[in-house]
Amino acid sequence: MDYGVKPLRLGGAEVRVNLFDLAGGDAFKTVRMEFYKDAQGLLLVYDAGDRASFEALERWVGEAREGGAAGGAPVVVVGNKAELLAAAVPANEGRAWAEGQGWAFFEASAATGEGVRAAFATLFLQMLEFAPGVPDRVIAAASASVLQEGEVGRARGGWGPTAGAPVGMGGGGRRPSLLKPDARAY
Ligand SMILES: Nc1nc2c(ncn2[C@@H]2O[C@H](COP(=O)(O)OP(=O)(O)OP(=O)(O)O)[C@@H](O)[C@H]2O)c(=O)[nH]1
Ligand SMILES: [Mg+2]
Repeated sequence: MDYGVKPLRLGGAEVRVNLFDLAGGDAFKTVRMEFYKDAQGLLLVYDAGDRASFEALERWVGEAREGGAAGGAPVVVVGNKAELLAAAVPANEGRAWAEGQGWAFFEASAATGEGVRAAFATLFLQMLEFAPGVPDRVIAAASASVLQEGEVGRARGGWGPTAGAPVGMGGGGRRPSLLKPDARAY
């Protein structure tokens, strides 16, 4: 498992994001199970060149639930290796699955950097909304600054009652949750 801290300014607030990159092997399940409960956001990454990794996402979501991941914790889905020309999983398929759950989707490439900032910016904004005690003005300012950079444009849509609204402006508590994928009905 890899761990890192990313200090950043979001909407004028100083934020420290603790990143835990969980190892996927079966042998590490007991280690992974220690981390879901306190997660304030989840980034689900599959390899666009490997269909099995896409099909495994349901299993990862199940494991996170089993591990006690918070119902309202935001989830962002990433189709990695977007620079591959012959994708085994077309981006539209990844997007459809993610949006079907009510989660934002990004194509990204760790090799070229494409899409990486946008995926993290979207997740961080949603985490700011989810975290307790963050003033609305901080969330609004963070949304505005990220939107200004054009980083969350592709995250629009698929947000149920807030579909089409800029991410971060949908109001708390209405985001589809991890535990209750149907929470969009709220
Ligand atoms: N072409 C390409 N290769 C990538 C990209 N991202 C990661 N890789 C390669 O894919 C392989 C697997 O990457 P990892 O980061 O080890 O994958 P992982 O899912 O974190 O694996 P575990 O931590 O063992 O669960 C490595 O050889 C990476 O260099 C990408 O965007 N494009
Ligand atoms: Mg890894």
